[in-house]
Amino acid sequence: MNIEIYLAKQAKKINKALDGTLPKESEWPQVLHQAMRYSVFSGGKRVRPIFVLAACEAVGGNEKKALPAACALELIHNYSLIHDDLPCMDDDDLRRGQKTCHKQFNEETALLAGDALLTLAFKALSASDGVGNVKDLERQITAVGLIADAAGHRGMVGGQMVDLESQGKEINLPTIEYINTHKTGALIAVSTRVGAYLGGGTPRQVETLYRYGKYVGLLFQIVDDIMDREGYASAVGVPEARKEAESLLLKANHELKIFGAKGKVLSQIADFVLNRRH
Ligand code: GRG
Repeated sequence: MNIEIYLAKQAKKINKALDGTLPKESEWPQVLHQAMRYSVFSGGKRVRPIFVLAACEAVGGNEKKALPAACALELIHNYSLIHDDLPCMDDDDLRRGQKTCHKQFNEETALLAGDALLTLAFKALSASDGVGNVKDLERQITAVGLIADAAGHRGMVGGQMVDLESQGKEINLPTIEYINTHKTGALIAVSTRVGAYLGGGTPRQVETLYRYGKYVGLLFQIVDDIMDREGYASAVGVPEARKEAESLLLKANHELKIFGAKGKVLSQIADFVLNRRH
C-alpha cells in the first residue's frame, strides 16, 4: 500500500466527519462558526485522527467506534494552534500558509473559537452513533478521561506552560523532554491509546500502542525541531537529534511486532513521520 495515498484517503474521511461535527457557518453567531471552520479547514495533515483510526484498525476494531474520538483530537489540536498563535503566546501572523485566526478575524473571536473547539471536542466524544452496547459506552467514558488528561494540565497545557516559563532561559535536557512529551507528545500518544481502546483492544494491545504513540509523538517533535533547528535539535545538535529520531523509530516499530501484518500501516506512518518534510 502506498502510504501517501492511504494518508490522503484517511484525511478525506476525517474532513467529512469534521464537517458533520462543526456548526454550519450560517448558524448564529456566524462569525464564531466561520472562525472555527476557517481554522479547522486550513490544510492540517490530520496526523492525530489518522493515528486514532490506524490504532483502531490494528486491533481489528470497527472504525465507526473511533471516528468521534478522531474528530475530537483534531478539534483539540486546532484549538491549541489558535491559542498558540495569539499575541500573548507566539504572536504569529501565519499558520499553514494562511492568516492566523486572530489576524483573519480578531483576538477576541480567535480566543472564543479556540474555546468552542475544545468544548465541541468533548461533545463529539459523547456522540452515541459509535456505541453499540454498554461495554462500548464504558470505553467511551474512559476515553473522555484519557483525552482530557492528555489535553490538560498534566498533558498539552502543562507542556505549554513549561515551554512559556522556559522562554529566554537556558534549558536543560530533562525540561526539553518534559516539554516534548507533554506539549506535543501527549495528544499523539493518547490518539493511538484511545484508538486501540475504543476499537476493543485488549489491555496489552492498548498499552503497546500507547507506548508506540509515545515514541512516535517524540519522534514527531524531534523531526519538527530538526526542521526548525529548535528545541531538542538546538540543544543536542542536528546529528544527535537525527540519531535519537532513528532510535525512536526502531522502538516504535518494535512495539508493533505483536500485531503482525495488522501493524504494517502504523509502521509505515512512523516511517513517514521520520521522513516528512513539513
Ligand atoms: C496554547 C494550550 C496551548 C497549547 C499549544 C501544540 C501546541 C501547544 C503548540 C503548537 C506549537 C508547535 C508549532 C509545535 C510544534 C509541533 C507541532 C505540534 C506542530 C503542529 O502540528 P501538525 O504538524 O500541524 O500536526 P497540522 O497543521 O498538520 O495540523
